Amino acid sequence: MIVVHHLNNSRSQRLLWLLEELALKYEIKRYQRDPKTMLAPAELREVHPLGKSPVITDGEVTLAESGAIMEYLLERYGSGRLAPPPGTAERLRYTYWMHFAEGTAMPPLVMKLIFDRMEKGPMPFFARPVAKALAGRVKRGFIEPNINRQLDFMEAELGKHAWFAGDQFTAADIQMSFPLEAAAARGGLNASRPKLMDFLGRIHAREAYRSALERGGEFQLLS
Ligand SMILES: N[C@@H](CCC(=O)N[C@@H](CS)C(=O)NCC(=O)O)C(=O)O
Repeated sequence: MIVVHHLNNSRSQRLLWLLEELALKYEIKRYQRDPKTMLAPAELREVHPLGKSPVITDGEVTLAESGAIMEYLLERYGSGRLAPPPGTAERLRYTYWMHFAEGTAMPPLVMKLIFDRMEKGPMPFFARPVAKALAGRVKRGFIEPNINRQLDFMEAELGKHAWFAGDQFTAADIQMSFPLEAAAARGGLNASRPKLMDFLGRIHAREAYRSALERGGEFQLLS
């Protein structure tokens, strides 16, 4: 039986969604973030040494890293669903976006979260102006220009096809959902980029997306 080690408000929501799209049977083992630090509880390290979510167990297999888990599930249980055939232009775009989501899109969004917190977090009053000035410089000089360039690129790509890999919905759209949800929560994604907003609207309307939310519970990205 596939067990998803599911941390609230996290990337593991994507896996529940994939499993719902594939109509596979699975169990959820729940973990709660520490309300102050927002970190995962130490028990998750008993499943995988890094203690991050998602992790799945499936018989003898324990696997972390959302892209790797998606590939494993599709290869083992997908029967060709949600992935374009190998050797096609769609497959190459699918592979690209599968990697882009965690390899390129997420790093500046995670940095934005950290530097926003650095500005607002508790500290001695005399340190705040320094922290604010430093965080502001990094955000304006590096983080925000990168996020904006990436959002422009994604917006343009969705002007070419309905979905990231082409005209069909694939697992690459599931993988890309998290950076786009994060960008809407904290990266400045709004109605000025209508294709991306429309993408979010279309994924939210999918039955499997909604079933995953019902099973997974609360899902509100950190902002
Ligand atoms: N690239 C990894 C990232 C995993 C990751 O950072 N997960 C976050 C949740 S979205 C986590 O476990 N955070 C809690 C912590 O770091 O303690 C993936 O896609 O699986």
